[in-house]
Amino acid sequence: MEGKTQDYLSRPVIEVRNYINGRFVELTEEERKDALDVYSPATGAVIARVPRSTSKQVDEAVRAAKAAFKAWSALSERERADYLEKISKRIAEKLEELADIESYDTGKPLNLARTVDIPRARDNFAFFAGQIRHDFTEAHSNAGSGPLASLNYTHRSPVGVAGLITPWNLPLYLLSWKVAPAIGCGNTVVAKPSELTPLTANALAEICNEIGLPPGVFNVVHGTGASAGQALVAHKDVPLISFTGGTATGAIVNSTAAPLFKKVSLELGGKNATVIFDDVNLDEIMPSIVRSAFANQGQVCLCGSRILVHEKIYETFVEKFAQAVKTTLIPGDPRTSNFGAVISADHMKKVLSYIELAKQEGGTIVCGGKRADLPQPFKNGYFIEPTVVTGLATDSRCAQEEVFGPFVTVHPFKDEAQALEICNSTRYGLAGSLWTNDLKRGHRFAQQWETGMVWVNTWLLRDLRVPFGGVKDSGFGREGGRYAFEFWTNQKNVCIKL
Ligand code: TXE
Repeated sequence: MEGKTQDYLSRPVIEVRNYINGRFVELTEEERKDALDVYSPATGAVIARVPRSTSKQVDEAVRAAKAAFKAWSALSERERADYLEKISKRIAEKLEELADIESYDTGKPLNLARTVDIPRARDNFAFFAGQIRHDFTEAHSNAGSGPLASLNYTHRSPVGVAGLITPWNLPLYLLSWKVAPAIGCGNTVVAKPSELTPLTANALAEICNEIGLPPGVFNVVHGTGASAGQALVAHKDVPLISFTGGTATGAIVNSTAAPLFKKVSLELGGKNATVIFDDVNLDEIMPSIVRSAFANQGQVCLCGSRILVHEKIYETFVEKFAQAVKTTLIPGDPRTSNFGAVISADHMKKVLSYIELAKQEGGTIVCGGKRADLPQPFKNGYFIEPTVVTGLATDSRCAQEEVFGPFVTVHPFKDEAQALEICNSTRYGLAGSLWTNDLKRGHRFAQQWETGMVWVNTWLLRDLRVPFGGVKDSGFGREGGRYAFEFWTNQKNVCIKL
């Protein structure tokens, strides 16, 4: 334990480099001086420095990706799938190392990175390898010998250079979710990872190098969103943009991309509801409810941050929920605890400001409510106690705006109609979970819920074949399974008269 704690302080600062055309680009002295600091969320110390890339580096990467496109897109699906499989295997071999880096960079519990983030990155590559091998083309035949006798088939053409912009909450998980189908479908990629968490994107570049992915197929350019991100979105030779991040940023991305007629997929913020009816066994579902509210310190776009509980069981729920949160989620060293730090000092301030706002809006803090006071070396880390608030109106700012941290509001409802009205009352529509033993009700409710994804009696049970994405201000576009092909390729119908 002591050795592990030491580890945080004794690691050298990592100099992150862009990965362009199959090589890591050395920084000039000037670029080195100008590089951005990356902080450990757990200690507040600088752990890495990333290049502050501009349109110049973005352009270099796009040119490399464009040059690689012809040969890469000409490979068979099977050949590209083989590369994806090799990447997947290499991620599996390096699972512990990657989990360690991800936890170090994000402040998330090591165990979470080890059991969720990295295995999912491995699975994303393996899954899309299979999907592309087995399910790439569709055909519709009109049999017989009449005038309509024909065979139509869908030819999927890769679109070109794909610009991928990813956030800090699930860095490798989300990057791999985009890279795997993008290159599997024959596109080449320029990725701009979050400047707050650059390390596993670099590790993925190393893996691509190790397995012999042709140069230029996968490129990584680091830097701020306003500079490198914006340059990528605006680049004339990047016809495809897949973005995951905040809704305000998504609006900027879309306003840049729309006049250039790019294909865009936006996976944005959420204010997901968790709806609990009075026919459930609270003790049985409690661990899942706690997880759905606070996984990764509440920094998962799918987390349920508004919990709606039937009034008959409301008091009992609040008591049991607060007790479970207090006793099972203990902020501490991400290496050993199950509750880590939030991503940055700024984000910590944002979450704490919502706790203050909750008090002003008349809420009661049932548990948590402040920055967690940890001993060195975590004293300056960005830890916040998991916070549960009751007594707020469902139209209060705290119950309507995305906080994206360990902050949850709980509200009673009297019947199904009212629960649905509250669910649909926000500008967001990403996901939600519903807990009931009445599956007819679950089905009915799910139909009317304005959201992209509904879980009934579970949360974050993800089958990679299903469509993933939101409605309303949570964005548009669907990724996942065969739905991914609609985005990552242009479909062309070929009709052959028989
Ligand atoms: O995300 P940003 P931030 C939500 C969450 C959070 C808020 C802001 O509520 O508090 O968003 O977080 C790049 N052109 N989510 O500011 O800015 C940026 O460099 C192109 C929900 O950290 O959206 C990074 O790589 N790119 C979300 C990526 O966008 C730009 C996960 C995301 O950063 C850019 C994260 C620009 N003009 C935050 N500006 C989810 N849906 O999971 C920034 N970027």
